[in-house]
Order: sequence, then structure tokens, then C-alpha cells
Amino acid sequence: MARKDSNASAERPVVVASNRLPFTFKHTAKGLVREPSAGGLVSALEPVLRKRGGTWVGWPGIDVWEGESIAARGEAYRIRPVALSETEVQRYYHGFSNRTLWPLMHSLAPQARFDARDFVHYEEVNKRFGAAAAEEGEDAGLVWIHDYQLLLAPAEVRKHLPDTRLAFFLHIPFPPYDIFRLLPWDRELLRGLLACDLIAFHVRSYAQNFLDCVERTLGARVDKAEMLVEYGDRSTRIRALPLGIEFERYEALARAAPPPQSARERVVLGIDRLDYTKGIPERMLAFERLLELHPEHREEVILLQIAVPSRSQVAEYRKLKRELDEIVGRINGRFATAGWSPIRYLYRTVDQQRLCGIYRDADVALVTPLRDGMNLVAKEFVACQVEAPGVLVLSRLAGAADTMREALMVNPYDIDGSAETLHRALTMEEEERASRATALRRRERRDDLGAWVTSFLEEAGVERPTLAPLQGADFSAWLDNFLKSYRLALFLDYDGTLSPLREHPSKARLPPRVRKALIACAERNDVDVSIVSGRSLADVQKMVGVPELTFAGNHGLEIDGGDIPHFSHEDLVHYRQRAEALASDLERCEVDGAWTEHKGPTLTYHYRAVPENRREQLVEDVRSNIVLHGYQSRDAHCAIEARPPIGWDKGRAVLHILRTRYGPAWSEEVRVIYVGDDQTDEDAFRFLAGLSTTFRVGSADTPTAATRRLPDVDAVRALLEWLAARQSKQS
Ligand code: ADQ
Repeated sequence: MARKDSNASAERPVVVASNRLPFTFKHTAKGLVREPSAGGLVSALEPVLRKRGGTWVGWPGIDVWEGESIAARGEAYRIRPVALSETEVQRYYHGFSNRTLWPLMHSLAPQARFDARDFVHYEEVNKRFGAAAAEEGEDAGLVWIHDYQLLLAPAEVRKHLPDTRLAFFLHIPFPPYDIFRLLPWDRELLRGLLACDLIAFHVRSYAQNFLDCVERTLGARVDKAEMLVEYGDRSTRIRALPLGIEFERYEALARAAPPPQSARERVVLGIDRLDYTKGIPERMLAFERLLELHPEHREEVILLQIAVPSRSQVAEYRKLKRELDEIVGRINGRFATAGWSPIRYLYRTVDQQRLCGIYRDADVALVTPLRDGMNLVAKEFVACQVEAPGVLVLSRLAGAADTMREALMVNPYDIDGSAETLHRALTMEEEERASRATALRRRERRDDLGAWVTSFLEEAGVERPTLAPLQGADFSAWLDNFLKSYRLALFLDYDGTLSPLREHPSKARLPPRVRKALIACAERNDVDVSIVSGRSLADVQKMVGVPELTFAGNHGLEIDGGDIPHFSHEDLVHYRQRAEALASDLERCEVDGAWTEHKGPTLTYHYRAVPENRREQLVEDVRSNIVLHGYQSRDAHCAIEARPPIGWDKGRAVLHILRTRYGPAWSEEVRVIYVGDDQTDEDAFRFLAGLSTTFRVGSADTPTAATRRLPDVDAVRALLEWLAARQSKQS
């Protein structure tokens, strides 16, 4: 059993962030009235917040407050409203959340709309949610973010709170890779989530889809057996934690509900938000088919469909409403008799007490979503079976089908099959009904909402996950097929890649084991090693100390080594003098802890040892000085590079080496691997995309064009050792 972590102590406050606050607000004659939301999740999380203290961050639904968090009246926790502008409601909420993510995550791709303007607002609002949660979460033991509206918020929280425990629960399905990759922003969303320590889904197949997506889309390292992901320097635990309901409350409400008014007809029940994922038209068609195939049910059975109005601002929902009105009219017109109409359709919400009575008295619950994260209606129906047991007919495409095995399963797209299953449910003997209901009820009572909260908090509280260190098998899986028996051109950055970053560049010595692995690679007759660095050529040659390699210094402006003629970019001559003038200006900007590194045509201003609060102004001054001298400034790790505005970078330097050494058809001769940790390596990653395998080392915070990430210098060493020892057909 993994150990608990003190950072995530059960005593410390919790911050919950969800799209909506746990209240609804109404403007009335008496002013603003606040009513608690009835949702099950709210009742499950409130006790945790009351016990541990903390804050609920969310959108109040209407324009209530700006900014400041306020204590919720009568509550032991605070609420922090996040205000949304009208445009944000349209684009973040109705747009990206409900028109893009909702259909796509439910694998209903043709319904999804992709609009970059929606995504811009989604990003913006997520940042605001993340920043608010981080502000509230400074002393928190856990920040817990909910659902698809906030997929990017974790990355923002992580920026501000690098050590706080951060967990996420997705209430809807996570689709297979082939669907998720339709999203133009798939990488961004996955990266946003991977800032978490724990990401939980309702069922295992969603967790597996997610693992598959991060592996194939981001090149993250995945341990499928342990359900762990490593992405750069961060690891995330992935879990399936099926949500439960407040079983005993539903059961008690069902017992207390008034008896049915008349027992004239048997009832097949459908209860949903009016949503195209819920398969309501399919359900009605299956009921129609039942009446065709088994006329004995005519005038005996009705379909009672109660649909809560939902998202009527989205066109697809209004279309569905019209479609249902039409289907109900047609079926009722076709079968109704003087005293009986087959479908009773109510377009409204029903209070919980009444709802539980309806659940109790129904003979069959027909739950037929085309896709559903979990589906709580199935569970609520089961909890309310306190008298003659009814039968649950459940779509195999609902998350609930994973555990509610005793239900009669249907494929909602198979109308005939659903009709036959419905017939079976309506004609099932009491003994079988009772056996199935007992088993279902036992499980839902045990795995109720409280049990879910407990297991989520337990999973969120265990020590940060770590994957086993990278091994030969990982590299084999990634590279065997790529390398085959080709010659390998291996390009490596120096600082932060081969050698850990240090306060001062002169201290960044090459670790002896890395040098040994480098030499072993270079000694192979099918590997050519090049070091590509921002240091000056002489400096990087000295630091590496393996003269037989090829070196590209000053981001490739100077190249030397091996069989390649010495290269110095022809435009450099124009910049020697200017570099000196810039150097003396930069030296004038030096404050305590800052210094300027002279690298011939380029310069680097280092500020690693400058206190955080002095950096912003300093960086601005340095940048404008660089630009004044006609140089380009580029951010590096606690440093600013000044480079002459020559159209040359690490990518072009790599191309120069490849063409010079192997000729214009180099891509047919060699396989290329490039490993780097820096923003300047991104030039090479972009240039080599599709032509090579590239690795970005270190923090997962910055986006990368690299194929994969490696956590640190040790992982780079492991890669070099594997490359050196690899069996190649040639050798
Ligand atoms: P929803 O899509 O909203 O939730 P569901 O799980 O079925 O779907 O929950 C619906 C809730 O609304 C139930 O509690 C139900 O009682 C209530 N409800 C439905 N119709 C009603 C009516 N006419 N009157 C009153 N109440 C009504 C999302 C995901 C689900 C996931 C939940 C929780 O889509 O798959 O199960 O979150 O994670």
C-alpha cells in the first residue's frame, strides 16, 4: 500500500473548483436570494469542506460578485465566485464546453463544433479559475477540480502552487484516441490535466483511453499496469473511481413517498436531462417497436418520459426538443385508444420526493444513453426499489453498465433488440426480478457517494507516484523500429541535457558516467555524435572533453569537428564590434548576482542569483538594451541570450551537419535523434519534426514540439547507455 503524504494531510483545508458554485442565485423583489443546489455531488463534498475548511470556487451563474472570496453564510467554508462576461458564457460555456467537448467526449463527433475563438475564451476562463483556486489554496492539503469545463485549470494551479496536492475528477466519458485526436487542441488539454497528481474517471475504459491518448499524442511514458503517467519531470496517478449516489437518502425518500394514485397501467420509466446523449428518441422508437412486436402490451403499459429542460441555448438541444415532440405525437397518434396513450411525456423537473415515488412505482427503468459517463438515474431507480422489485434495462454504453451487471443490457442503437429486452423485462418472473434487484441494491448501498468521496480522498492523499526509472525495454519500445539497422546521427545539447544546470556555467561539469556513455556511443562505428550548444565553441569543447565529437557552438553559428570543414557563419564578421558595444552596455545593467558571459558573436546575461523581486525590471532593461544594439533577445534558463539577427539557429546548424556529412539525401542514410532541454532546442525540434525522434528534457510546464520528454539528466544517460549497448544488425 502506498504511503500517505504529509502535504496532503487530511487535516488541511480543501479547495474544490467546479464550473458552478453549489448554490443557485435568483434576483427577487427582496433582492438576491441564494438557494443550495440539490445535486448529489454538492451534498457529498460539503461535509468534507465543513470538516476540513476550505473554499468552493465556481461560477455563480449570474453576475453576483467580482473578485474577493466571501464566507458563505452559515457555512464553515468560503465560496469564491468567478465572474464570467456575456461573451465568456457564450464561448467558454455554451461554446467550447458544450458544443465542442461535450459531444466529442461522448464520441458523437459529427455534433462537435470546432471554433478557435471558443477555445481562446475557454483557455482564458480556465486560467482565471486556476488562479482563483491557487489563491485560495495556499494552505490547502488538496485542490480538487471537477469536470470537462476545467481541463486546463490544473496547469494554472500548478504554476502557482508547485507542491500542493492537485486532483481532478472527470464526470463524463474520456473517448478513444481516434476520437480525441479530432480536437485541434488535444495536446493542450492533455498537458493541462497532467499537472495533476491524480486524475480519476468513472470507469477503467475511460482511464485506459486517457493513458492511450497521453502516450500517443504527447509521447508521455505510461505504465499501463500501475496506471501511472510520467511526463517530463512530473508523474500522475490515473484511477477509475465509479461515482455512487446517496443510497440511503433515496431509499428513505422512496419509502416516504405517497402511494401511487392508480395502478391501472404498468410503467416503463425514462428520466433524463433533455440531452442528445441520453438516447431518448431511440428509447421511444424501441417502445414503439415493442407495441408492434408484442401487441399484448397495448393498453397495458405506458412509457413515462420525464425530461428536464437543458442547455436550450444550444441549437442541437432545441432541435432534439422538436424531434421528440414529433415522435411522441406520431407514436401516440398511431396507437392511442379512447382510454390510453402509449407515451406520457413531461418536459419539466420533478422534486426529489416525487421523483423517488415515481422510481419506486415504475415496473421498468429504461435507461438508454448513446453514451454516458456514469448515469445516476440507473442507480437512483435501484435505490428506490423498496416494494415489488422493478427491472433495470440499461444501455451497455453507460459507465454504470460496468458495475451494474445484473441489469438487462441493451445496445440503444439496436431498436429491435431493445424492444425484445423490454418485453423480457415486462414479462420477467418476480423471483428473477428480486434476485437481480437484491444484487444491484447491495452493491449500490456499499459503493455509495460517501464511499466514493473516501476513496477519492485516499487516492489523492497517497505519496506522489513515481514510475520505475527508464529502462532498456522503454527505449526498445520507442526506438527499435525507428533505428532498425540505420546509422545514427545523435545530436545533444549540453547544459540541462548532458550536465545538470548549475548556478554558474563553469560549474556545470559533465558527470563521469555521462562522459563514459558518450564515449561508448562515439566508439561505435554506426553512431555520429554532435554536441549543439549555446556556449561558445571553445567552451563547449572544453566542457565535454571528448575531442573526436562534432561541436556546434553559439547555437550553431560555429561548427567544428569530425570530417566536417570548420564552419563560421559568414555574416558574423559584421557583429564582432557590435558585440563589444553591447557587452559594455549589458555590464552597466549588472546588479548583484548578475553577470554577462562573452561568447564572441553572442552574449548571455545571467541573473540566476538575482532575487526574484528584482528580476522583472532587470529583464526588461536587458531586453531593450539588446534590441537597441540591433541584436535579438531570447529567454533561456534564468538568462537572456543576445544573438545577432542572422537567420540561423540550432535547427539550421543540424541541417548543415547532416547535409555536409551525409549529402542531400541524408534522410535515406541516417536516423536522427536530438535531445535538448532548452527553448533554443525547440528550433531543432520543429525543424526535425517528422524527420527524427526528438526528446525534451526536464519540466513539463513549457509546451514542446519534441516527440517525447525525458525527466532529467539521468534519463539522458540511460538513453546514451542503451544506444551504446544496443544490438545493431550492422555491428
Ligand atoms: P448528467 O448528464 O446530468 O450528469 P445523470 O448521471 O443521469 O446525468 O444525472 C442526472 C441527475 O438529474 C439525476 O440525479 C436525476 O435524478 C436528475 N434528474 C433527471 N431528470 C430529472 C427530472 N425530470 N426531474 C428531476 N431530476 C431529474 C453527468 C454525466 C453522468 C454522470 C454524472 C455524475 O453526464 O454520466 O453520472 O454527471 O458524475
